[in-house]
Amino acid sequence: GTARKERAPMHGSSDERTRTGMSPESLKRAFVDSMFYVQARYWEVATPHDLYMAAAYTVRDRMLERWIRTAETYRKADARTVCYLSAEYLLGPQLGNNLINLGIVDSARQGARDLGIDLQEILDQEPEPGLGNGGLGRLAACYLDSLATLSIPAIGYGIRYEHGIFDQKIVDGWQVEDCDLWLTNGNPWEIPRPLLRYPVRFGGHTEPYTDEHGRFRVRWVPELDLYGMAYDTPVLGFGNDNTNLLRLWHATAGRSFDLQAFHKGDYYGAVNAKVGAENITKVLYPNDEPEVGKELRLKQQYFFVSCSLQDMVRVHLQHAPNLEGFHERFAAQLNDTHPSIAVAELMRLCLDEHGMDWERAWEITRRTFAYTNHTLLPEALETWPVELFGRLLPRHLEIIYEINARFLDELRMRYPFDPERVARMSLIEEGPVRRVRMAHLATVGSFAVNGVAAIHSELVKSTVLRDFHELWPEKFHNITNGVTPRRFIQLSNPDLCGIITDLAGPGWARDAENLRTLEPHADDAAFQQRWQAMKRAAKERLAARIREATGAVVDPQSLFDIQVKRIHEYKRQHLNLLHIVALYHRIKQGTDSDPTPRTFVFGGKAAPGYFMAKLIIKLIHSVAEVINRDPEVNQRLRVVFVPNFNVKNAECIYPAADLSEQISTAGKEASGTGNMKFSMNGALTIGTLDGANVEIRDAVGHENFFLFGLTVAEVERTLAEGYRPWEYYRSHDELREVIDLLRSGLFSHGDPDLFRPLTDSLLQHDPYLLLADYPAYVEAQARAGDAFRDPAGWTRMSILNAARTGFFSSDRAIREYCRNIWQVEPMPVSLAAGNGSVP
Ligand code: CR6
Repeated sequence: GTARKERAPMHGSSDERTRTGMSPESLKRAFVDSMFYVQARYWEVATPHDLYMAAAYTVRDRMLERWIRTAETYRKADARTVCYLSAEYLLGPQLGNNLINLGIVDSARQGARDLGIDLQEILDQEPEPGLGNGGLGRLAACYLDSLATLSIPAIGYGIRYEHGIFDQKIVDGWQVEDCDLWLTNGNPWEIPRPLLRYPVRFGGHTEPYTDEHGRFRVRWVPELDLYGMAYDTPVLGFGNDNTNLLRLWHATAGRSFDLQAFHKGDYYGAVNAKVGAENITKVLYPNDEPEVGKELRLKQQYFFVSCSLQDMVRVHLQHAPNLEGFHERFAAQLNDTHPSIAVAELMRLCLDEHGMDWERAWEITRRTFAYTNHTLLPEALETWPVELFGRLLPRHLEIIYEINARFLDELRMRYPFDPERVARMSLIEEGPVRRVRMAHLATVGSFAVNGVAAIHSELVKSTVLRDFHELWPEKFHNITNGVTPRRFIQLSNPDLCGIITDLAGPGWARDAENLRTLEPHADDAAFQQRWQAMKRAAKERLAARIREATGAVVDPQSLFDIQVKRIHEYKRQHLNLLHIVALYHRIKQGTDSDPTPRTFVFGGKAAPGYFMAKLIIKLIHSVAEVINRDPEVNQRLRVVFVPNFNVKNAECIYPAADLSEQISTAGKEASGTGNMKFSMNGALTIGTLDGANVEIRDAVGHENFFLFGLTVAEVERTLAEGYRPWEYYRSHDELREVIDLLRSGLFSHGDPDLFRPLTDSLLQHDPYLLLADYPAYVEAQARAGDAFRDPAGWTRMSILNAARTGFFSSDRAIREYCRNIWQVEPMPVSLAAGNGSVP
């Protein structure tokens, strides 16, 4: 073999095209080379991990020409660029997805087979890049995929956490968190950019001075500085040649303060400071919704925002003499309030570093940012104590005060007799502890604000941001979330992919509306058979996975009733459990009227400090233990908990579902995105009128959706009238019996206290109205059970679900962002056009 080094410079030549060729033959050759020259291994000693690394580098090589050509095209065209600022990207495994987007799955499989390797085994080796908690992080990953696929110039900016979301182990039915080690064996997809570093400062104080034009200015004298170094990951489009950039920042100690400490002779002090700096990107905060005011978390947010904005400024100044026009080059999306400190940071850059006056800086800032709200839960709305904020970011606090002073003056002019409104809208919450309201900062500092599902966007306007909506109605939008059909159909459900491609042709994966071609076949017996075989195979795969992970045996013939998502009281996994216990109770009593055999599958992580969520996980295991070992019951019911729900496991779970549980209290789930993935894969939904469920039900047809529960208005009314869950318990016999069983010790080896915190919460407060919704839920479950006993009727509904959910493709969502918010146009990249221009 010739060294790769020797051959690499011949980029663009015909040799090169052979080398970067996509045929099984050239893939194979490159793979073998990569094993030798990158892994430094030979066949006999190569581990499965070596095989994976060699495959990953082989594929990455094939991405680079597109990537470089894309950068070149965007740069030459001076293209308007979307910058997605997100503290989380839940990418999931890259290899399979990149094979799909390069269009070389078959070649790769063939090449591997020739070498006597099973491609699937290689794919299984990849650790999960779990740099996110749940929906919000996965949404960011889907949006990167769609941005590239739609040829939109875009950069994803975020944090390269050394440890992503924890690994969930189950010990005696309890969740135990284990450190995620996704980087320990190396990450072949990222390209470190040691020279692309920016200083980030913290602490210290500010001081006024007069500049050379005699103007009043402020200087920040920080106490601590460190550096953010870029790690770049290419993001392939599907069915085009565009390859965008995901740039994640890693914190390292700044050389300057290293030296200071060294010069003082404080060797250990210097090393300690370095360790402290690197802590910033050590670990992802594992809380899904509620956020505690942790200093390190604010540091993370400012750290990645500052690096990203400095990077954007650098790019802008390659084309322009100053920051004028910055907002024309970039549209920056704030993915929730996590990056909203960007509003103050861009002001600081304009004012302090680029000498701009306030009015101009504010104009540019407001026209750069747009803000997506992802939650209405009051405990999840980010605020930071002014004291903490001022200690870490004194200059930013000053700027926020100034933004606020000017904003409040405007408000007083507009609402001279309404000081309460002015106080409500302030960026600062007054009280014993004064706090900065990040959602207000994001709203005031942005040109657009959007919610993530139709109902959620309406609630944003009528609740958390009501005053702002009254002030600026035109600023508010809805963009219903979407998910990528590449990962969540093509990659995870190859049989479904085959069915669709046979009917609709290969174009459907770029135009999910083409899924409608399935619709006329919904009643066709032969087609139904193929559909059932597809479902059956997916259920068998999941059954095998469950057996491997938990030892439990489940029957693929049974109704797979699945709830996978973060564990949260508002998502109501325990409502699902109440129903399961009711079924158990009926079987034991001999009063059962629903003979449909069911397998209940749960999965999801609980925030490590969220006691009730962890108790719910324990309860799932406890109920499972009692049901699964009871021969009188376990022919009809099985309950399993799939540990460590993540993207990798999810890909195996969604295709196998018959019934998708989307049962949050109305008004609490902003959108949900798992609901879309299930439905696209032919699961029927049992759900409330919450989040995107509302639109899914409208899309698939009301008759193909099991609706139950209070509406948002009914929830509000019930609570306003003084909700007394105890009365539901008293008046509903089965509900009472079920809750009494939980309190009896039956599920806790005789300990009646174990689940007390849960049952007490339900009986005393029940803030998420499980008891109020219980009768309707159980009734809807009975309808679902009945429907499942009619295979033709069920299959028809399943097909119609998949056929009618094209709207929920993230491509549609990104098109809406482009048109309605970002005002950005596609910029297709052609590999042929730039050929040979790389020296
Ligand atoms: N937890 C919402 O709760 C939504 C996603 C993405 C969430 C969920 O309903 O689908 O965002 N919110 O928009 C936050 O993370 C704050 C989530 O994932």
